[in-house]
Amino acid sequence: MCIKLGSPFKSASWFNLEIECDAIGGYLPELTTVNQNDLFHNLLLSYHERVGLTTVYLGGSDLGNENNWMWNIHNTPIGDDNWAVGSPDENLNNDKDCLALKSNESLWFDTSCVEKQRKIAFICMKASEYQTTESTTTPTPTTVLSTTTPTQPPVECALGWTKFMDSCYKLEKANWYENANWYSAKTTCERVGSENVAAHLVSVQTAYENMFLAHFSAGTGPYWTGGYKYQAENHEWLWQWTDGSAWNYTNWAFSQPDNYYELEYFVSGNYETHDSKTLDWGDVQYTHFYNFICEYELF
Ligand SMILES: [Ca+2]
Ligand SMILES: [Ca+2]
Ligand SMILES: [Ca+2]
Ligand SMILES: [Ca+2]
Repeated sequence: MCIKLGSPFKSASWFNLEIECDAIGGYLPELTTVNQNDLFHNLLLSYHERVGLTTVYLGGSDLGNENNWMWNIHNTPIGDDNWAVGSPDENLNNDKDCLALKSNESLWFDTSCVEKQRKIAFICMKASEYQTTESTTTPTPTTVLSTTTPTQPPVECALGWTKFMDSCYKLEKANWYENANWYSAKTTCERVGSENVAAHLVSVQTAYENMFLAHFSAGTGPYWTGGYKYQAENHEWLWQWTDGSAWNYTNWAFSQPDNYYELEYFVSGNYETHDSKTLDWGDVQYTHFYNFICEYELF
């Protein structure tokens, strides 16, 4: 294990840090053994002495799977031993889905993944032989997106739906009895909404939403999104979402979209290539047999 220590961020969300670690080929620290835990705490003590009190984000979450805490990269369950008293929040659809600790304490607490918090340690891990490197550059936190504040208190997500920020999500497994191409996935999402709820194939507006979806669908393979391409009046091909929301965020995989054989009009998440992360998208033909994610907005 190799650890990167940088100067603390003035403010950052857990998602911000996940992006920062990813950008340097690492990940948020995962303490999967007692030994690692001890090593990490010794290191944290010296970091704390040098930079003062910080919040430290760890690479664990129950994002998308409430009360099922996992280490994200190792994909192993997080034990019960290290939680501070009162953590984690076990309410259904709570917003404390990411793991953190204070640099002067050894116990973990659950916190929001999207809210920016003050004074965040810049600590990432890399899989390789153990060494400590000191960074001399001052990182600037990536401002991904601001969180929106609902004007009214949000209603709860229906049973079986998972809440993230102001939307509810459901992962539907491809089903051999029904066609599971993009069109049937779209129709199914529109059908699963109730009379008050207009559900649709998921539209991905922000990096946060995309990261949530990656956690939510982890290990289940590619999924259909509501992204598709249509020809405008000037004959230009444009991408859009089935729910009509603005197309202003994308996360295409390397070399995508490539419109392979000129047959690829639909956007899949968790697009699989060996050199890309599972967060990435690809343009694909509508005929794929994929799981799909339905979404509806709370209001
Ligand atoms: Ca949650
Ligand atoms: Ca939670
Ligand atoms: Ca959305
Ligand atoms: Ca493609």
